[in-house]
Amino acid sequence: MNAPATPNQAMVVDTAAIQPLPNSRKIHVAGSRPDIRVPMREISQSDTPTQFGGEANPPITVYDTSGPYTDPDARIDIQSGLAPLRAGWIAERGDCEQLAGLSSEYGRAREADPKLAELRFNLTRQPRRALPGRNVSQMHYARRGIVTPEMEFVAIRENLRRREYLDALREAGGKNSRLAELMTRQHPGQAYGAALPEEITPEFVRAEIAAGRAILPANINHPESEPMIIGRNFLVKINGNIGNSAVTSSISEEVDKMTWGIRWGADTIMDLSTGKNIHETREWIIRNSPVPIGTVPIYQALEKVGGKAEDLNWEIFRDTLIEQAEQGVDYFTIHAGVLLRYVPMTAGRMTGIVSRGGSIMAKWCLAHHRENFLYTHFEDICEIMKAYDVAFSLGDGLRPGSVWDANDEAQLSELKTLGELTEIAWRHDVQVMIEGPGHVPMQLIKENMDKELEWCREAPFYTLGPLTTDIAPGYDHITSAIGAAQIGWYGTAMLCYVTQKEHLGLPDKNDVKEGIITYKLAAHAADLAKGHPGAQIRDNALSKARFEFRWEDQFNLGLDPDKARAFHDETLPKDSAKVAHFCSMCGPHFCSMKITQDVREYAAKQGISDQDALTRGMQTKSVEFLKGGSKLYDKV
Ligand code: IRN
Ligand code: FE2
Repeated sequence: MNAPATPNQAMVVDTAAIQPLPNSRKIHVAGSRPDIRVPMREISQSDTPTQFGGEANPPITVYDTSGPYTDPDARIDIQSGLAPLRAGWIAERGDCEQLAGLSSEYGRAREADPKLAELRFNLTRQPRRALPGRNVSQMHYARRGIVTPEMEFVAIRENLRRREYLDALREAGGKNSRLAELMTRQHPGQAYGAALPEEITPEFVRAEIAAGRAILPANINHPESEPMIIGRNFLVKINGNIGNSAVTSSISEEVDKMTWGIRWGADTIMDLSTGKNIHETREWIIRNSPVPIGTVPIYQALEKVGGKAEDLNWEIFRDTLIEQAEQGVDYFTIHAGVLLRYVPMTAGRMTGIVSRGGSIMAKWCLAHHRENFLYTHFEDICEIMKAYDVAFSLGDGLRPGSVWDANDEAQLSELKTLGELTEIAWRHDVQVMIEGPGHVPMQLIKENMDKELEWCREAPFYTLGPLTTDIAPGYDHITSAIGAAQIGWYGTAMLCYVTQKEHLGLPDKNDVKEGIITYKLAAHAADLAKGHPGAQIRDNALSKARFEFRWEDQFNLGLDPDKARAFHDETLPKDSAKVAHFCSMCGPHFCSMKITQDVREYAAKQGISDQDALTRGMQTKSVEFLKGGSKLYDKV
């Protein structure tokens, strides 16, 4: 689709993306000052009596990335962007200045281009930059012992009102304390050296950022963002990639994909646009995004030189960095570890260099037979990063593109270099995360995490999957979620989603949703396995709803209530089925959960133990089973 004729008509937010999820309401948890209001989603449950004798099921609080879009009280107007939630916090620090206009050459030229007038963002806003000699990074504050409002915000956000939930359970349970005990039970995890505290405090957040173990991506030019944190002692996060290419997609479609992606749980969004109107697309996305936005600036730099990698140079790249930093991009993928001497190491690979940014830089290095200018200018880049608080996402330009190439010399050499660059960035108090693979068979995954922690001094790892096999085009959200769950468990802080269109085409909105949900479940499985305090609360609530045949609650507590309900209703669409003690999978006579409940009731009536009842019940059921035609269904 071409650019909309009048943005006012075409740029309306997709209405599906602004519907609150079923039985959910947006709540705001207050911090130490009135302007710290941390959004969360509260899922309420039915008050159907429970197996424990009449107690209510208190609401469950879950992490909410959807911003004001799912808040019926918020005014959404994508023509003017979201409210600048952090503007006051940024200004009160007194270490930055408002510029009169854009300072990148390219930005100025764009601003003056009459052809783009109708696409230009209506909101006139001047970019901010650190005052000369100042550093506005969250890491800089953290290292000076300052707990910023952003840090307090994420501390509240990560705790998910666990204590309040426990209190509500105790109250609901009344004299029966078994409910609270049961619902907050959790398996001990194996955290592989991570140190997950029982309760996240603002001071803990500060210390993790100061140590470089976590980043809080928050460009001062993206005041609309709701602070979040990426680090292995916090909830595992997921990133969703969007972006047009030269062949397909428009600005409004990309804004729609962003709002759609965060509705389902994307913690950050990367705009990987390479097509036309790249600056404007990004502007619309950032002004309307409550989550941090990442980009790969070399893509736009390449567009500026007509797609010829050899024509790139430091000046064009530098100008692109400033242009995007002034727009408010929160983190930059920078492929500074693709060194000239590593390029020949890819010659014997099955799939060569598969990173877009990596191949651009490799081509430049070979064409000039010179060292990568991102590497030679790394300290200059740090100077830009700290003037706006853009975080590094050090790119894995030499990641493997097939399971055969995993953990090879090229990949690991680059990782070591990323470790050296991390230390340089940290000398400038610039926040860093490290990008990781790619395609890795399961037995080689842990080595990636271990080496990253050692060589990159525990900087957060951010991996693309990894895909654990190459044989399933069309299903690479799954081949990669298998690897993502594992590497997340070992300590990866953020998982970059892979959609089912990977290797095949540009994802559409449905692919975005499937990808996000798939990664959300991988991230949560990792939180559970790590023993993240409270990770199991939602599982317990859902398990209990399932066991008690509270169908609506089972749907609503899930990651994708719509799909769960639709699947259920395919065979049992009637409202009465929502209270039925069976589903169509096993039918009324073979539901194991129903049988267990019968056993319990039977036990209570007879005054015998569950175990005795089970034995007797089984005998009765075996008779029923034989009568019913002894047909078994595959069931887990
Ligand atoms: C994440 C980890 N490793 C790579 N990624 C993401 O892959 C990166 O953040 C970006 O969103 C995408 C494409 O990067 P390349 O192909 O330019 O390296
Ligand atoms: Fe791939």
